[in-house]
Amino acid sequence: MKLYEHSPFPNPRRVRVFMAEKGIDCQRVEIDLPAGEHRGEDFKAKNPLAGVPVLELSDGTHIAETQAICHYLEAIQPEPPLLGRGAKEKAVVEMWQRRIEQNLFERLATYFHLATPGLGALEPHRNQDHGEYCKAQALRMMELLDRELAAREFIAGDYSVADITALCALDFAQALDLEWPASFVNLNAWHERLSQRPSAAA
Ligand SMILES: N[C@@H](CCC(=O)N[C@@H](CS)C(=O)NCC(=O)O)C(=O)O
Repeated sequence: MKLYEHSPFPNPRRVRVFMAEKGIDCQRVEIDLPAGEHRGEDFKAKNPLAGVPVLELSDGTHIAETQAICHYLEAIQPEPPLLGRGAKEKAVVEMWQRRIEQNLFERLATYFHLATPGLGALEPHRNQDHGEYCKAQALRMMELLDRELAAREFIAGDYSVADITALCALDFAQALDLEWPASFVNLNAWHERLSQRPSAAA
């Protein structure tokens, strides 16, 4: 297996953390996003949507979309389970995973592209207002997570992919100098706990 990634960026990190939790290693290939390498024909043959990460299997199959890659990895290495066990747990994990991806992670990504220098000369659009709206929506989702985490140690029950997505989102926010209130004490305690796991270094 080969992982095409741009290591400073958050979606590839989600896969690396997931792999680290499962003890999976594979060859990594760095794609130069700021130089636009992912928009060239070579890379688009692997992922026509021109995004990383992409996992290449030994038979040449390319799997893009971070959560699809995580599903593949969970199937080939079920332990420890990061997508839940049994129908109810799996649904609860997927519910939180989707909520966090859509309402936190993707909001931050839109803020990054529209209201910060983003990918520099590669960015076709700028829209400060919409970027700031997305930032506000991301902060609302952090507030919701802070309330939820008052009652439990991890976001969806046991430690799961939902925690990984949220960790990568919060660290991405910090890299963008986007601060959330210190009053989010449950979220901050959770962030501290997650940051101490060895996989957070991936
Ligand atoms: N939905 C995709 C998103 C992939 C994505 O947008 N990745 C970013 C890096 S974190 C990227 O490749 N951006 C390239 C660009 O915006 O041109 C996933 O879940 O993997």
